[in-house]
Amino acid sequence: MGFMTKKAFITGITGQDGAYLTHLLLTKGYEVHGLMRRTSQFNNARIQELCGHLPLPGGASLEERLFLHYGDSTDSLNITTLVEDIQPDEIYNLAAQSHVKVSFEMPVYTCDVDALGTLRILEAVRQARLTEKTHVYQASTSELFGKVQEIPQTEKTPFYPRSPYGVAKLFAYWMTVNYRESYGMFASNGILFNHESPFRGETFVTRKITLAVARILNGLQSHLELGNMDAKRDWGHARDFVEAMWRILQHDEPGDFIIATGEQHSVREFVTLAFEFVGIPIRWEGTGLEEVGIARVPFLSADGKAVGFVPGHGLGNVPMEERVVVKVNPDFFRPAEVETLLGNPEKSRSVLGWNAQTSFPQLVHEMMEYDLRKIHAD
Ligand code: NAP
Ligand code: F7E
Repeated sequence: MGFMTKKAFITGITGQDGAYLTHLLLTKGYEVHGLMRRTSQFNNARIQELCGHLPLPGGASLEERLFLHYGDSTDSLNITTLVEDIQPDEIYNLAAQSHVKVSFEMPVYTCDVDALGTLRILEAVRQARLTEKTHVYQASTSELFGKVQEIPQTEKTPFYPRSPYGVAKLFAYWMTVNYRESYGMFASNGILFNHESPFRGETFVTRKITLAVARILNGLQSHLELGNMDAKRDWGHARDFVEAMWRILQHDEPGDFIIATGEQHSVREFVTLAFEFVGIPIRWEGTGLEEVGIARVPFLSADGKAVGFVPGHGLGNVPMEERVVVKVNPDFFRPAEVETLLGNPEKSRSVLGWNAQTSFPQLVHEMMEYDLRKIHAD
């Protein structure tokens, strides 16, 4: 064959990043192993859609390159056995209860998966005597900065997490550093700022917006209800960010890296751009709980069938009306909010040669395009 196939083990393979990372590693010729939870229905739709028809190096089939293993980050024995059996060159620990608001409702479970789950991975590598072989990537997060102590945030900015999710990820961050320093492991943190895509979970704000706007433009939904629209995020594309994860594990030395675009936008700006994608301006009126967004959009469909924006054809002649399309609902507020996040990606640029490729408008457009097509396909 002439080259050694590297083996990667991805926890959280069924999630947004797991699917994009699997795509990247398969195209690079890796043998990819993934940890998949047992669920009552198959949960590999993202992997299927992104990787199902991927031409692989050397003409290999997907069955020869991709292996899914049942397991759970809360099950130490399962994790240890899998790491021992697979003997991976690289582990990407992406598994997490990743929803910040949900973490306030399930703090103990969130800590079990996000904090102890990371320790289980690190300890499994040690128990399997793989500390010199296996490179470990930990999915750290800008939520570590929470109530930000400095703008923009760098690798040296002090942490101040604001949710059980953030606190659990803080434990995982330091445990990764500790295994690196104690056992000489190649264990690195990628401190990733928000990254989105058409494969983003539907309850995260960006995807909630693009799906709702696509439905409103087709008469299937009257309006969208949001929480804090003043929140600002440094939003990038998941496809670009998984490339950074891979680069972090190929670097000569382990370390901790901020991965961000260096640009921030508010939730309100995201909504405005989503409507503008189809040429519909939105007008904002009122403040606080009374704030609304008003736009001229198709009437609600009488029979629940999509009418309005047809991809490739635009809005056509459908009857339109001006109405409230965005309202504030305090149910979506959080007990403690992270108001603003902005990363300084200088280190990853200079050390890893990584740069975000997708602009903010390109990201919104790709997500809108996907969801408009999805509405008509469903
Ligand atoms: P995601 O779409 O929510 O995916 C999370 C993955 O973790 C899913 O595959 C999920 O499995 C799995 N998982 C959850 N609980 C588990 C458990 N108990 N055992 C095993 N697997 C479990 O998240 P993502 O956006 O891809 O993010 C990937 C990682 O990066 C997460 O650790 C997240 O916290 C972190 N992160 C994300 C961002 C971002 O903006 N996306 C930024 C910084 C860091 P199911 O499919 O079965 O639910
Ligand atoms: O919220 C505000 C909300 O849930 C973004 C995870 O991937 O990124 C993600 O965490 C902002 C917040 O993401 C709604 O209050 C307003 O200020 O999309 P989100 P997140 O909390 O930033 C980090 C980096 C991670 O690590 C996490 O795993 O939007 N917001 N209205 C809303 N948010 C939601 N979900 N729903 C709303 O209706």
